[in-house]
Amino acid sequence: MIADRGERAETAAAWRATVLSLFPEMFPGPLGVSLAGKGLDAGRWALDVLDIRDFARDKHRSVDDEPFGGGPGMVMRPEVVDAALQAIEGRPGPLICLSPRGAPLTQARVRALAAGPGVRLLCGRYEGIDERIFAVHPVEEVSVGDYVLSGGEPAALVLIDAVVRLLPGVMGNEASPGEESFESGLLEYPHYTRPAVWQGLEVPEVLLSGHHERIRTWRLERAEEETRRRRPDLWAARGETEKSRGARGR
Ligand code: 9WO
Repeated sequence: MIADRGERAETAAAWRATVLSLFPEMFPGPLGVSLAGKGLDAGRWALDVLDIRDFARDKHRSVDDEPFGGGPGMVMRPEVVDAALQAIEGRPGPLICLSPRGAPLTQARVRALAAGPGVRLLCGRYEGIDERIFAVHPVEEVSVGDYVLSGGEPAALVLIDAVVRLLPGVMGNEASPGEESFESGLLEYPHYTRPAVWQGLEVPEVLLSGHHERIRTWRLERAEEETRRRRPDLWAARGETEKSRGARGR
């Protein structure tokens, strides 16, 4: 048996994001700094970015064409995207296209992705990708919010960031981050640091008390209050989860 000091076993491959993009220089971008960047350098996760243009066949390396039916902008050509998808067929993880018409990304999905071997992300540009790609390839569409971007890349960065911070060793402490927004179905409780009085505003007395049980209760109550007030939709969904848990006897 190999000595285990709580580090990733050398035989297990690191969690891997494989990205298809027409703008590969957008990666790792913000994921190259701070704790995610250190984790990347340390090999706790891996990032492969492939330039979709490298899969263009014609001499002009064209990746787009005019939309049938007319209208503004250009559409990504199916043969080019197909060749790029074939090139990443053996790679780890589900194949996801970032799109406003996809299923909303949730912390539950992020957790599931972090528990798997990786993810393959297809980033669209222009007006979108020829629809027939989705008939030929089992691509799941995922949205990071109800707005339109100029391409899927910023959404891909969001998804990878959310996953990578859950990987063992990436955020510094080996234990999972837990106890924060969404892990419990609640928004975060308010945070305070020194000084204890700032611009005449005092830090809630309970936080200075050293009374850990009272602090825990205060934080839970404040988190519940903030969730009810700011995100009644989340609060209602959490209520449903609690009910079904209770019905199944937990
Ligand atoms: C844009 C669009 C708008 C309305 C309904 C469906 C749609 N699909 C797309 C789309 O796939 N667009 C491609 C990627 C090409 C144009 C820019 N793209 C994009 C992705 N814009 N916004 C996103 C996105 C991805 C994930 N979460 C939020 C927005």
